[in-house]
Amino acid sequence: MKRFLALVVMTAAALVTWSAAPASAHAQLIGSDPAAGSTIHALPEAVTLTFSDALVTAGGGEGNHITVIDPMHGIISAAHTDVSGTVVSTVLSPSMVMDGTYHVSFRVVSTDGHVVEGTFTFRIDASVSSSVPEADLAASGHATLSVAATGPGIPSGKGAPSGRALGTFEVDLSTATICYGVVTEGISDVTAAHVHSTSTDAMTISDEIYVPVNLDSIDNAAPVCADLRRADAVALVRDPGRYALVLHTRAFPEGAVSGTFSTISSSHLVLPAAASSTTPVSTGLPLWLKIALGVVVVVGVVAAATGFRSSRPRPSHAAADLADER
Ligand SMILES: [Cu+2]
Repeated sequence: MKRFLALVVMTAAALVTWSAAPASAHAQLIGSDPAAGSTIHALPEAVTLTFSDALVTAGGGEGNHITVIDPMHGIISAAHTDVSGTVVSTVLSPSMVMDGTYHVSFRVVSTDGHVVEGTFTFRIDASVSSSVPEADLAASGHATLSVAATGPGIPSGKGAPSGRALGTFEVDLSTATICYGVVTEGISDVTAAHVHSTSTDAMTISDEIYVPVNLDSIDNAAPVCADLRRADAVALVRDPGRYALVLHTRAFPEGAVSGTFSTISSSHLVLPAAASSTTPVSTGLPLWLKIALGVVVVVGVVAAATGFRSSRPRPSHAAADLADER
């Protein structure tokens, strides 16, 4: 409630700022990514604001703040902002990506000493460009994916030189949940972690967050569990090499380590073939036959070594919140 009130106050303050802005020659917000008022299908890596004049960078630009609030009123922006000339940005670290309205509020200081404040919103609507193929509803079983992320794994090559992170992700396709843990070495101050989709052609990390990674899962004995969109869970298991784990740190905000996933084991996996857009979704086959025709792989040996299977905690409260919302 307090947060909501704060939001109302910030919004009111922003309206004043916006209407007063044209009269002033001081720095003004001239652009943002995501754009104010836009609807996009996936949460970006970061929110970036561009102003008409340079911003102070003294003290590491500590006078500049961007706060991003998700539809459930949780703050998902990093405490730290990066300032470069007229551009200020903050990395997002949501505990999950949800549809709805995101509020951005900012307070920056221009080099002439003036404080500029404002807010705007953007919307996430995953249905804008993706929907669950009917065939994916028949997916079931478990798959355990592993990922070895390294500094040289960052596509720009500017990751932490000796940093490493090893992640184990178990996907349950029947319930569309994921349980995971990440162990790091040679990196510190992790500010955000995400699973990104990668382009198989250039292996660049797109700026879309595919699955946010809860920071509680990093260097913690107990894995973290969360709900996934079913289509996302199926895609991850079907084609793990197209997804990368990226850890961002204070020293390496663009990404300290990155690596793509691979499957180490699976059990009772029923994975319908990827539906092509030209194939009719319904083939007229009975469901049991569709399932029988799916790829069935039973291994489950290596998974025992990970110890994941035996120590699955109840989902984090964030995941429970999402469940409530459904
Ligand atoms: Cu990321």
